[in-house]
Amino acid sequence: MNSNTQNDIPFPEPRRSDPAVLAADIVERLTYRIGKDAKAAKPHDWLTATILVIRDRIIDRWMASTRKTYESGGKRVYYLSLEFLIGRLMRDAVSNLGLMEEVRDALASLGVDLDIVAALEPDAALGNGGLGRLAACFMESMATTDIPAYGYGIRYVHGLFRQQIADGWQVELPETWLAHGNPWEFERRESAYEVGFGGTVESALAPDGDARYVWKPAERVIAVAYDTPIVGWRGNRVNTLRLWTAQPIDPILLDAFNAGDHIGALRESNKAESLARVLYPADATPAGQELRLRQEFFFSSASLQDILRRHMQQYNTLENLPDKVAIQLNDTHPAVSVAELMRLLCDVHGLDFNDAWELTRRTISYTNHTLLPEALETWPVPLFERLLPRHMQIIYGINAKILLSARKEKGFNDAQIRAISLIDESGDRRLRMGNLAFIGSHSINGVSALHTELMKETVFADLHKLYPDRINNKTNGITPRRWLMQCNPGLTRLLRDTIGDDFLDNTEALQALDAYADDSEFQKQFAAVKRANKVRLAQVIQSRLGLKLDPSAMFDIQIKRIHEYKRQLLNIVEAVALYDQMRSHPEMDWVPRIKIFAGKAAPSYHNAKLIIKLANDVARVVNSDPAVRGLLKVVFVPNYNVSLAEILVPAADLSEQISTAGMEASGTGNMKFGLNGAITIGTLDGANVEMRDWVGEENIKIFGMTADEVTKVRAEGHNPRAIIENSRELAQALHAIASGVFSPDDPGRFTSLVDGLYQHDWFMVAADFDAYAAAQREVDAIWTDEKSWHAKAIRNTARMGWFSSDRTIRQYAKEIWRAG
Ligand code: B1N
Repeated sequence: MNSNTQNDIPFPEPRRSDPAVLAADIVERLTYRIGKDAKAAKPHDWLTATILVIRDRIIDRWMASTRKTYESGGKRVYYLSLEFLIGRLMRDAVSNLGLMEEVRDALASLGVDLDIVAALEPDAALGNGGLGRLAACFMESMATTDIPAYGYGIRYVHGLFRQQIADGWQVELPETWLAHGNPWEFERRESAYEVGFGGTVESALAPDGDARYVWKPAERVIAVAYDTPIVGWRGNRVNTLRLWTAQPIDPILLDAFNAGDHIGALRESNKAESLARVLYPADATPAGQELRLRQEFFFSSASLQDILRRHMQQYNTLENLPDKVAIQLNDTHPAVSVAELMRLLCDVHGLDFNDAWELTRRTISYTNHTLLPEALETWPVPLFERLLPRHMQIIYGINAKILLSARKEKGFNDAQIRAISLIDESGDRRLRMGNLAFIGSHSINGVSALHTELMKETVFADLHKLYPDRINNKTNGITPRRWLMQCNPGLTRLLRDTIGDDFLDNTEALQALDAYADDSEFQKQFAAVKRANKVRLAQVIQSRLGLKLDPSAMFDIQIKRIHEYKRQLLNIVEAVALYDQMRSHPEMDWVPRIKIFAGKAAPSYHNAKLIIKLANDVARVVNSDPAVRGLLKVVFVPNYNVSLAEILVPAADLSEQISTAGMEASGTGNMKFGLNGAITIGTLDGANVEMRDWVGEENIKIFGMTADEVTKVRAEGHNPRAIIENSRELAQALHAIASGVFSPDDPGRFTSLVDGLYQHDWFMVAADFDAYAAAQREVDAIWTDEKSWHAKAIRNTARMGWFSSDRTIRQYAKEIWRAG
């Protein structure tokens, strides 16, 4: 019974969710929140009204989740990430609440089609690629596994740019996901914090005789929170994604305004708002710009202030901080948090340096996502010192403490000291954010078994010697809700009919499917689902590109950021070689193949943009050559994003995961394809290694050099020219590309790309070519034996369950956070 006294205000009854009630609620929102008559409502209005109704269904559970954490005194997990690549939220929320059919019926009763309305929701593209998508999968899995967690990031006004292809070239356009407003979020004006930049540090003697430091920033902005609820599977828990936006302290400088300087009066305002204006579009390379460092500090500081406020409000002491708070740094982008937490503990809360250091290290942990040397963040010391003078002092203090103990207690020599120092002194002095994150953390994890081992041997070799029990592995995962249930309803239905519903709550229960791999009746049904997904993709491509695809051909898909180490070039060169072969040997039985590419290049990455142009130039020539008889098609689908991936992934027969071994930390696209029954062709890189262990080596096509071989060849030097001249197919393909067969309007367009292969072949495109081409012909042979193909594809779905992000999150919770 609800009592109803003033002191004990009852919680409202949860809203009913049968279609009639939902329909009435939708019309109510349309009328009173949007101000539209159902007769005049546009599809967008229906979308907003529907989201508002779903959001209301979430709020009760959201508040209950918050209350539960508060009452149980449970540990809270904070995931700090400069990127959250969420995509659309509506289908996710409705499906996790178990209301898909009810919402569909409610809208149908109003004459509205759920699928049409859902497709209007813009993607929240607040991330570049794998790192940002991982953060989004983790948010969903933390809610699913009932962990009290908050994501913290920036509410970029412009997410990742929209890609257009004009005459085969990438053109970047601004992305405006907020153009129609964002019905998911709640602005929290009361959760606002000051964040400073620049200025000076003053010191004073505290009553206890210790020195106290006070940072007097020259500039200050206000961070204001926007909250989005994240619903876990079956709606069990709802967590919060809190994104910060920046506002000026003084929106208008009145002195300047009154003096007639109307533009100058807005200077502060523009400067503050630039902080949350746009996501840096570089994936796996640091931006190196001052604005980026400002963004990193801005969101780190606001998040930490918020975390400490919540903690103090509940416990009124900082002594138990590591028992009640776990802070996970998603790569080094929030690494300045180590210094900021120290500053808040020492300068604001009055702790002494050593006590603060103990709390900081026991609270923070760090995930490394890349070993590429050019990708490791460093900041010029003068820039850092100018922007964050107090933090620079603290960092020197930490450095002194660590270096001294390494020399005294561990007997480190000069070279080792140089390697672990927070300051790189080899050229212009730079602050190493990786070392800062490492030293400030009790746990440093890699994202696949191979990557974690390489971390110990390369970037963090000396720090690993100093702290041998800190590095650990947490192999990435993907949420099976978005990447199986929502994106592949046909397969989900078939799986439920075949092995029951266990896998919906425990993805590893998919193993039961193994028993059906050779069953011809099941194979037929599995193949029919795949075909329907391919037909749907073909329709999308036809409507966007006017290109007709035959769904009975092999759909061979490589979708990811365009990067030389990911080797889209290897795939394109192989396509050119295959094209040559098909024309020279028309008498042979070629397997019909459609090579599909999609992905964005960083706007300043010249070679990546040239690779996009090459894919499009090759596509134009191959697709219009009657000699190929339609047996080979090359397609570049523009504007790759989460929503497009949801259509491409279920439609793949073959998944291309062909990075230079040792360079892809994990990969997560590889997992999405495998789970949806594609066969992988790939190198022994990142999580591919563990995928091979799980699916069995007969169900995945592995080729090429190993990471160790790549390291060795790079150290000893190889002769790519000799390799190319020894491979007739490769030499011919490269000659065709370099001589302008695909670019008659500008025959020299691709010479630089091909020259790179002859001269250094850093990414081993030439070195791995023959092995790759041979592996592709073996894939063709399997395709020809239909039963064998289906059996392998089914075994991929059956054995990929371990790669659920629920498993990953449980490992973080148990081994790093000690939470949940
Ligand atoms: O993180 C993913 C991995 O699966 C990928 O293998 C890895 O390449 C990716 C700077 C990055 N590493 N580093 C970045 C992104 C943005 C940026 O500004 C670096 N992304 C990855 C998830 O673990």
